[in-house]
Amino acid sequence: LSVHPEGHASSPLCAGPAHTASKVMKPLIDDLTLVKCSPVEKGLPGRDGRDGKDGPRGEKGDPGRGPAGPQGIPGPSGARGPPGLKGDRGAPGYRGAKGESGLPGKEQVEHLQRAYLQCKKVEIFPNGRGVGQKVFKSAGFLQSSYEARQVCTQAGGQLPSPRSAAENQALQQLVHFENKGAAFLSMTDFWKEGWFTYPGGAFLVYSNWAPGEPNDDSGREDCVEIMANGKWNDVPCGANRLVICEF
Ligand SMILES: [Ca+2]
Ligand SMILES: [Ca+2]
Repeated sequence: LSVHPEGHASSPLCAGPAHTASKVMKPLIDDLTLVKCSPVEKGLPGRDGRDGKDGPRGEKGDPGRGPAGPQGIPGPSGARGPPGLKGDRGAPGYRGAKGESGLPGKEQVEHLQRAYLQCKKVEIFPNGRGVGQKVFKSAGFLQSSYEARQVCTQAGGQLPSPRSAAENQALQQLVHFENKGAAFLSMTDFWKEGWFTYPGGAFLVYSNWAPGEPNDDSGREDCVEIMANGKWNDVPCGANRLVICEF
Protein backbone atom coordinates (compact mmCIF):
# COMPACT_ATOMS: atom_id res chain seq x y z
CA LEU A 1 0.00 0.00 0.00
CA SER A 2 1.29 3.42 -0.92
CA VAL A 3 -0.07 6.59 0.51
CA HIS A 4 0.05 9.76 -1.52
CA PRO A 5 2.48 12.14 0.07
CA GLU A 6 0.28 15.14 -0.57
CA GLY A 7 -2.25 13.86 1.84
CA HIS A 8 -5.30 13.28 -0.39
CA ALA A 9 -6.71 10.93 2.11
CA SER A 10 -10.32 12.03 1.45
CA SER A 11 -10.30 11.03 -2.19
CA PRO A 12 -10.04 7.44 -3.31
CA LEU A 13 -6.49 6.49 -3.12
CA CYS A 14 -6.09 5.79 -6.74
CA ALA A 15 -2.92 6.48 -8.50
CA GLY A 16 -1.20 5.10 -11.43
CA PRO A 17 0.33 5.91 -14.73
CA ALA A 18 -3.08 6.47 -16.29
CA HIS A 19 -4.00 9.20 -13.90
CA THR A 20 -0.56 10.71 -13.60
CA ALA A 21 -0.85 12.52 -16.84
CA SER A 22 -4.02 14.36 -15.85
CA LYS A 23 -2.58 15.40 -12.61
CA VAL A 24 -0.65 18.60 -12.29
CA MET A 25 1.42 17.45 -9.46
CA LYS A 26 4.57 15.72 -10.17
CA PRO A 27 4.25 12.14 -9.25
CA LEU A 28 6.48 11.09 -6.43
CA ILE A 29 6.17 7.49 -7.40
CA ASP A 30 7.69 6.28 -10.55
CA ASP A 31 5.71 4.59 -13.27
CA LEU A 32 6.82 1.15 -12.43
CA THR A 33 5.42 1.33 -8.98
CA LEU A 34 2.53 -1.02 -8.63
CA VAL A 35 -0.35 0.83 -7.10
CA LYS A 36 -3.28 -0.93 -5.77
CA CYS A 37 -6.54 0.77 -5.12
CA SER A 38 -7.91 0.03 -1.79
CA PRO A 39 -11.63 -0.29 -1.53
CA VAL A 40 -13.48 2.31 0.37
CA GLU A 41 -14.96 -0.08 2.76
CA LYS A 42 -12.73 -1.45 5.43
CA GLY A 43 -12.00 -5.12 5.08
CA LEU A 44 -11.73 -7.60 7.84
CA PRO A 45 -8.71 -7.10 10.06
CA GLY A 46 -5.80 -9.22 9.05
CA ARG A 47 -4.40 -11.92 11.11
CA ASP A 48 -1.95 -11.08 13.78
CA GLY A 49 1.51 -10.83 12.43
CA ARG A 50 4.17 -13.18 13.51
CA ASP A 51 6.58 -12.25 16.19
CA GLY A 52 9.45 -10.19 14.98
CA LYS A 53 13.07 -11.12 15.27
CA ASP A 54 14.86 -10.48 18.45
CA GLY A 55 15.95 -6.91 18.77
CA PRO A 56 19.54 -5.76 19.33
CA ARG A 57 21.02 -6.28 22.72
CA GLY A 58 20.21 -3.41 25.03
CA GLU A 59 22.73 -1.31 26.87
CA LYS A 60 24.11 -2.57 30.06
CA GLY A 61 21.84 -1.55 32.89
CA ASP A 62 22.85 0.06 36.15
CA PRO A 63 24.09 -2.40 38.75
CA GLY A 64 21.27 -3.74 40.89
CA ARG A 65 21.26 -3.20 44.60
CA GLY A 66 19.43 -5.69 46.73
CA PRO A 67 19.07 -5.60 50.55
CA ALA A 68 22.31 -6.21 52.60
CA GLY A 69 22.91 -9.86 53.52
CA PRO A 70 23.51 -11.11 57.08
CA GLN A 71 26.90 -10.35 58.71
CA GLY A 72 29.52 -13.00 57.99
CA ILE A 73 31.49 -15.00 60.58
CA PRO A 74 34.58 -13.09 61.88
CA GLY A 75 37.80 -14.26 60.25
CA PRO A 76 40.69 -15.88 62.18
CA SER A 77 43.03 -13.68 64.23
CA GLY A 78 45.94 -12.17 62.35
CA ALA A 79 49.63 -12.88 63.06
CA ARG A 80 51.16 -11.39 66.22
CA GLY A 81 52.60 -7.98 65.48
CA PRO A 82 56.08 -6.77 66.51
CA PRO A 83 56.51 -5.60 70.13
CA GLY A 84 55.63 -2.02 70.72
CA LEU A 85 57.91 0.65 72.10
CA LYS A 86 58.67 0.71 75.78
CA GLY A 87 56.10 2.74 77.63
CA ASP A 88 56.73 5.65 79.97
CA ARG A 89 57.71 5.05 83.55
CA GLY A 90 54.64 4.78 85.73
CA ALA A 91 53.84 6.97 88.67
CA PRO A 92 55.42 5.93 92.01
CA GLY A 93 53.29 3.60 94.10
CA TYR A 94 51.93 4.23 97.55
CA ARG A 95 54.30 4.16 100.46
CA GLY A 96 54.23 0.74 102.11
CA ALA A 97 53.72 -0.02 105.76
CA LYS A 98 56.73 0.24 108.02
CA GLY A 99 58.64 -3.05 108.04
CA GLU A 100 60.21 -4.81 110.96
CA SER A 101 63.75 -3.99 111.90
CA GLY A 102 66.21 -6.13 109.92
CA LEU A 103 68.92 -6.33 112.59
CA PRO A 104 68.29 -7.13 116.21
CA GLY A 105 68.88 -4.34 118.64
CA LYS A 106 71.93 -4.12 120.89
CA GLU A 107 69.91 -5.36 123.84
CA GLN A 108 68.73 -8.40 121.90
CA VAL A 109 72.29 -9.25 120.80
CA GLU A 110 73.59 -9.09 124.35
CA HIS A 111 70.75 -11.28 125.50
CA LEU A 112 71.53 -13.87 122.81
CA GLN A 113 75.24 -13.79 123.64
CA ARG A 114 74.53 -14.48 127.30
CA ALA A 115 72.15 -17.29 126.40
CA TYR A 116 74.71 -18.83 124.01
CA LEU A 117 77.55 -18.75 126.54
CA GLN A 118 75.35 -20.26 129.19
CA CYS A 119 74.30 -23.03 126.80
CA LYS A 120 77.92 -23.70 125.85
CA LYS A 121 78.96 -24.05 129.48
CA VAL A 122 76.20 -26.55 130.06
CA GLU A 123 77.10 -28.43 126.92
CA ILE A 124 80.79 -28.90 127.69
CA PHE A 125 80.22 -29.87 131.30
CA PRO A 126 81.74 -32.22 132.24
CA ASN A 127 82.86 -34.19 129.11
CA GLY A 128 83.28 -31.42 126.58
CA ARG A 129 85.83 -28.75 125.87
CA GLY A 130 85.45 -25.54 123.92
CA VAL A 131 88.37 -24.03 121.98
CA GLY A 132 87.62 -20.95 119.90
CA GLN A 133 84.78 -21.91 117.57
CA LYS A 134 85.30 -25.61 118.17
CA VAL A 135 83.71 -27.87 120.73
CA PHE A 136 85.08 -31.34 121.51
CA LYS A 137 82.64 -33.69 123.15
CA SER A 138 83.29 -37.20 124.42
CA ALA A 139 80.80 -39.95 123.62
CA GLY A 140 82.04 -41.80 126.68
CA PHE A 141 82.44 -45.17 124.91
CA LEU A 142 85.04 -46.96 122.84
CA GLN A 143 84.64 -47.94 119.18
CA SER A 144 86.71 -48.85 116.14
CA SER A 145 87.80 -45.98 113.93
CA TYR A 146 85.17 -46.81 111.30
CA GLU A 147 82.32 -46.82 113.81
CA ALA A 148 83.63 -43.78 115.70
CA ARG A 149 83.73 -41.85 112.41
CA GLN A 150 80.13 -42.81 111.73
CA VAL A 151 78.97 -41.84 115.23
CA CYS A 152 80.38 -38.33 114.88
CA THR A 153 79.11 -37.84 111.33
CA GLN A 154 75.60 -38.85 112.28
CA ALA A 155 75.73 -36.37 115.15
CA GLY A 156 76.58 -33.59 112.68
CA GLY A 157 80.27 -33.47 113.54
CA GLN A 158 83.42 -35.43 112.75
CA LEU A 159 86.37 -37.04 114.50
CA PRO A 160 88.72 -34.43 116.08
CA SER A 161 91.23 -32.64 113.84
CA PRO A 162 93.42 -30.65 116.27
CA ARG A 163 95.10 -27.91 114.21
CA SER A 164 96.83 -26.08 117.02
CA ALA A 165 98.47 -26.69 120.39
CA ALA A 166 95.41 -25.16 122.10
CA GLU A 167 93.04 -27.57 120.41
CA ASN A 168 95.36 -30.47 121.13
CA GLN A 169 95.53 -29.46 124.79
CA ALA A 170 91.73 -29.36 125.06
CA LEU A 171 91.57 -32.91 123.69
CA GLN A 172 94.29 -34.06 126.06
CA GLN A 173 92.29 -32.71 129.03
CA LEU A 174 89.21 -34.55 127.81
CA VAL A 175 91.08 -37.85 127.36
CA HIS A 176 92.58 -37.44 130.81
CA PHE A 177 89.18 -36.63 132.32
CA GLU A 178 87.47 -39.64 130.75
CA ASN A 179 90.27 -41.95 131.89
CA LYS A 180 89.41 -44.59 129.25
CA GLY A 181 92.66 -44.61 127.39
CA ALA A 182 93.48 -42.86 124.12
CA ALA A 183 90.91 -41.39 121.74
CA PHE A 184 90.78 -41.47 117.95
CA LEU A 185 91.68 -38.46 115.82
CA SER A 186 90.34 -37.95 112.28
CA MET A 187 93.60 -38.21 110.34
CA THR A 188 94.68 -41.27 108.34
CA ASP A 189 97.36 -42.39 105.90
CA PHE A 190 95.05 -45.01 104.49
CA TRP A 191 95.28 -43.54 100.98
CA LYS A 192 99.07 -43.14 100.86
CA GLU A 193 101.35 -44.68 103.44
CA GLY A 194 103.15 -42.09 105.55
CA TRP A 195 101.07 -39.19 104.25
CA PHE A 196 98.49 -38.34 106.87
CA THR A 197 95.57 -36.20 105.80
CA TYR A 198 92.41 -34.70 107.27
CA PRO A 199 89.00 -36.05 106.19
CA GLY A 200 88.87 -33.51 103.36
CA GLY A 201 92.18 -34.80 101.97
CA ALA A 202 94.38 -31.88 103.04
CA PHE A 203 97.77 -32.52 104.63
CA LEU A 204 98.39 -31.77 108.29
CA VAL A 205 99.05 -28.21 109.45
CA TYR A 206 99.88 -29.32 112.98
CA SER A 207 101.15 -32.56 114.55
CA ASN A 208 102.20 -33.82 117.95
CA TRP A 209 103.62 -37.28 117.27
CA ALA A 210 105.12 -39.25 120.12
CA PRO A 211 108.82 -40.06 119.66
CA GLY A 212 109.28 -42.77 117.00
CA GLU A 213 105.73 -42.34 115.64
CA PRO A 214 104.15 -42.81 113.24
CA ASN A 215 105.87 -46.17 112.77
CA ASP A 216 103.12 -48.04 110.81
CA ASP A 217 103.79 -51.05 113.05
CA SER A 218 103.40 -54.32 111.17
CA GLY A 219 102.43 -52.22 108.15
CA ARG A 220 98.82 -51.87 109.31
CA GLU A 221 98.64 -48.67 111.36
CA ASP A 222 96.72 -46.10 109.34
CA CYS A 223 94.64 -44.35 112.03
CA VAL A 224 95.76 -41.93 114.75
CA GLU A 225 95.14 -41.82 118.50
CA ILE A 226 95.79 -39.07 121.04
CA MET A 227 97.05 -40.37 124.34
CA ALA A 228 96.49 -38.98 127.84
CA ASN A 229 99.78 -37.08 127.59
CA GLY A 230 98.56 -35.36 124.42
CA LYS A 231 100.98 -37.21 122.13
CA TRP A 232 99.91 -38.93 118.90
CA ASN A 233 100.48 -42.48 117.73
CA ASP A 234 99.41 -44.34 114.62
CA VAL A 235 97.34 -47.45 115.39
CA PRO A 236 95.27 -50.01 113.49
CA CYS A 237 91.91 -48.52 112.43
CA GLY A 238 90.13 -51.61 113.76
CA ALA A 239 91.35 -50.99 117.32
CA ASN A 240 88.86 -49.69 119.88
CA ARG A 241 89.47 -46.23 121.26
CA LEU A 242 87.50 -43.54 123.08
CA VAL A 243 85.10 -41.70 120.79
CA ILE A 244 85.40 -37.91 120.92
CA CYS A 245 83.64 -35.78 118.31
CA GLU A 246 84.48 -32.33 117.02
CA PHE A 247 81.67 -29.81 116.39
CA1 LIG B 1 100.18 -46.31 108.04
CA1 LIG C 1 102.36 -46.56 115.80
